[in-house]
Amino acid sequence: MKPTDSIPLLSSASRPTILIVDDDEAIQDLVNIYTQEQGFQTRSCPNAETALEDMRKFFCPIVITDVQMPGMGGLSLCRKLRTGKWPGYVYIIVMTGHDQEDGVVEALDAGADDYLHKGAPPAELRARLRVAERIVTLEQRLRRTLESKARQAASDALTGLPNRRTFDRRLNAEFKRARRFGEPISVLLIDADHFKQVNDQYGHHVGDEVLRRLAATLREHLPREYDVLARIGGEEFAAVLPHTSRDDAATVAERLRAAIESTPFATAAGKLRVTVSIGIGSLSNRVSMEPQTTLDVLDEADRGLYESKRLGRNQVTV
Ligand code: GH3
Ligand code: MG
Ligand code: MG
Ligand code: MG
Repeated sequence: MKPTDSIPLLSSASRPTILIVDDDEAIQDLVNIYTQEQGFQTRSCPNAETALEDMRKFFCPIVITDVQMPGMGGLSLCRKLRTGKWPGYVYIIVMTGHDQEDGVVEALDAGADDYLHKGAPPAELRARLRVAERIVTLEQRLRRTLESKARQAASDALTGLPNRRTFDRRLNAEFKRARRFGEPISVLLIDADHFKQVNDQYGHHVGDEVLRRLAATLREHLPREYDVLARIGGEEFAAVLPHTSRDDAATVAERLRAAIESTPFATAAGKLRVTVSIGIGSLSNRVSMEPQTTLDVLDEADRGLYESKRLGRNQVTV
């Protein structure tokens, strides 16, 4: 998890919260009044250092900052806000000094989105805040859409489990870690037995229902959060079990097998029972001169699965 993920978004549903940074209390108060009149929530900081600290605790998507402040200046704050990792875009309005025309170019180049002369009428501040809100809202909507698209692309629509692509990614990552730290890791391939018969006998809809129940029951019996359970094919599931030796994986696999066997799934066609066959691949105790790859471990699990099928199904091959 990225460190920024834990920063709460104050403004998730309502208006964006504005952070006002100015060492001059009178200006702080004025901007506060104008912005609150507009229905914005505000937070205030007397300098750039506390502003950055505050942003890490409460992310504000809109920042209005003074330029000249004791300690870090407003333009350095702009640069820091631009290069920092935040949960969303930070829209920065720089308030330029009283009569100075200069500073605007520098402010924009430092990362500001807009600028405001301190002597500008309140109506102008309000208009610029409407621009800020427009941009921030747009960015939030875009980000949510992208996040939901990414979630969709990573998971299987029928069961909600991670899909094959996510499984491969997670397996590779966990495998690398296991090798680096010399830890065991195991993989289970889980295939529903005679599943074609379920479809043939009760129809595809019921088959789908059974697959959903099967997925949920498997997940339920893999209580460790970092165990990955994915749907990698039609009626095929796979689990990555980090920190798990072959023996421990065999115990887990047997638990899953027994749970599926003993759980009747309620469907439109009544309560149905299915069974699964399981194969195990493990990095833990294979004696080989060749460095093992994820493919080797998957191959091994595949051979185990084939053996479970050959020996009559509803079993685990260790
Ligand atoms: P085995 O014990 O040898 O694995 O037999 P099986 O019938 O399970 O294996 P086979 O590979 O012959 O058939 C798999 C069946 O799974 C065929 C297909 O109709 C069904 N299936 C695959 N994906 C889905 C799905 O998304 N929904 C439904 N309802 N059925 C599916
Ligand atoms: Mg100042
Ligand atoms: Mg199959
Ligand atoms: Mg099958």
